Amino acid sequence: MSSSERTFIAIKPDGVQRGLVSQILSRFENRGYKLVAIKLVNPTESLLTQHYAEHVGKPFFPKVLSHMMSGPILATVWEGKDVVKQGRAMLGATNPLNSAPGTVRGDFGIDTGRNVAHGSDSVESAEREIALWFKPDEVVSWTSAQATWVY
Ligand code: RTP
Ligand code: MG
Repeated sequence: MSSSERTFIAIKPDGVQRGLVSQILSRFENRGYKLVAIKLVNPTESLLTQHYAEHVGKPFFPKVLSHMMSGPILATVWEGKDVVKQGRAMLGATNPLNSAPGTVRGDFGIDTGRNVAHGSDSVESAEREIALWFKPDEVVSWTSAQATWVY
């Protein structure tokens, strides 16, 4: 398990517009994950079609597209041990009604179509998504001045 593993976490337009950005970022910081990229994006249809390529053609895809284009998205990359799997666990299930309290979707969401945040579902997806949303020089490697064992 690599401590340099990275995941792509995006706060969707509903999360941004409801003012949940700082609370969601805090959860990842508090857990001990390292923020290595962050920016606000108005995504194009082309970017979203590539991002959700596995869902193109599914009945819910047009709704996903219009929701994801309804306002800015906060795109972030987080680094740390097992961050892909842990990030998904911290977000909760796709349907917020199936998400446990304590998860982002379980605490802040009700509808699948307004489930607040996205998280990469595998290390391979994370690499693909990070390259899609960020230029290489927008992802910043850094070392904490604290001892490496302090989270
Ligand atoms: P995400 O990719 O956004 O992190 O969500 P996920 O992995 O939990 O779920 P995924 O299957 O990848 O679906 C992507 C997004 O599409 C919307 N969706 N709607 N049946 C439906 O109406 C339906 N299924 C999926 C959700 O917004 C979901 O997050
Ligand atoms: Mg997904």
